[in-house]
Amino acid sequence: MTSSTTVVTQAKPWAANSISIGSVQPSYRTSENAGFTRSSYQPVRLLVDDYLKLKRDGFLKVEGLIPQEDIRTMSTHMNRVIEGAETAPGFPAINPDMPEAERVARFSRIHNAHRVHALHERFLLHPRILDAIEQLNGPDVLALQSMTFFKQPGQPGQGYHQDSYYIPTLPNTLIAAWVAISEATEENGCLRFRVGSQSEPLYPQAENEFTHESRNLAGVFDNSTASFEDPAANQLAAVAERYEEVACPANPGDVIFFEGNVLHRSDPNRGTTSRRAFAGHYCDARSFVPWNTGEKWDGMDAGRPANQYHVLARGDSHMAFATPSFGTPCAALEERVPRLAGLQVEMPMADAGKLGSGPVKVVRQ
Ligand SMILES: O=C(O)CCC(=O)C(=O)O
Repeated sequence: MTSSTTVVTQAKPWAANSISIGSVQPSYRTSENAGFTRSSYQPVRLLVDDYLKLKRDGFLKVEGLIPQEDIRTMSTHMNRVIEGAETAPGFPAINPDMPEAERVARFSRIHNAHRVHALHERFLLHPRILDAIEQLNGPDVLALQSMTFFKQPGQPGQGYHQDSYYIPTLPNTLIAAWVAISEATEENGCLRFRVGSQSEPLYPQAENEFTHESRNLAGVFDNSTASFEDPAANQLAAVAERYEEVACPANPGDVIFFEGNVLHRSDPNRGTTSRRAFAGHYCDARSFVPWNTGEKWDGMDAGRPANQYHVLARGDSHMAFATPSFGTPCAALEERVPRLAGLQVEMPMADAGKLGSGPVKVVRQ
């Protein structure tokens, strides 16, 4: 497909009733999540086969990763938000006397509630998700975005897209963790992936200058129809056709990890109950992140990154990072030992006459 592809514009139904907390910059800081420690959870140990599955297919479902108690807490919280019993800055105003249908219709998804609500921060920095991300994507983890999906009966799905289109990281190290809060089925609009499509280049927005990894490849087109549900209008549908599509149903507590370039989509909810999910997006904390919730940030026009708005979840970074607003234990709050401290790397090249013949020796002094 080339840039001459006919581009049909359509409304963005998946964005209806989508709430973004982007412009809310709460100044408060609490430590109410301080007890939510790593040691309260069983550590996660994935297998090499899990890693290979993610690299080969572009996605990996890990069953039962999140304890049911945590899932119930999030589900109850979501009920209370719809009832108007609980709120946070940026959430829609709900009068508990409103007819139920009107209240329910106000919620399809909330972006970045972790910046304004302690429970969402806890989920974004959940130790069992972070254990897995470290093993799948490297030890230095920056937590970038949270999304809370209500997906009520009748609400739309989201057409083919690549998440790195929306959240650029340089180099591109984006990975998502999608947690099923309710059962996700084909009927109520579970995720669907094109197997192996994570190896596709990114098909960028014309105005996005941060996609130099692939922009100059012949065959990469400027993409203005990402997420359009109608395949006839979505430029990525022709790319998706090169790969087999699989539905990825999930039970509450299952987590689906997927890479930034994998083509995926979901159908509308054609069932009778809500399909609820919480999704976190992460990258290697050493990537340059020119993105802050889709909003402008200080230094953007001068070409400076937005890493300082995102919480260092695990490991370390030479880039700036934020600390959590609600004190959820994570690397940003820990003392970090520089990983190279005391290491001396002896290269075989230094050993005249034996170029390349010996192993690299690493000794701690
Ligand atoms: O949950 C959905 O229906 C769509 C989610 C999605 O595509 C994403 O998080 O990138």
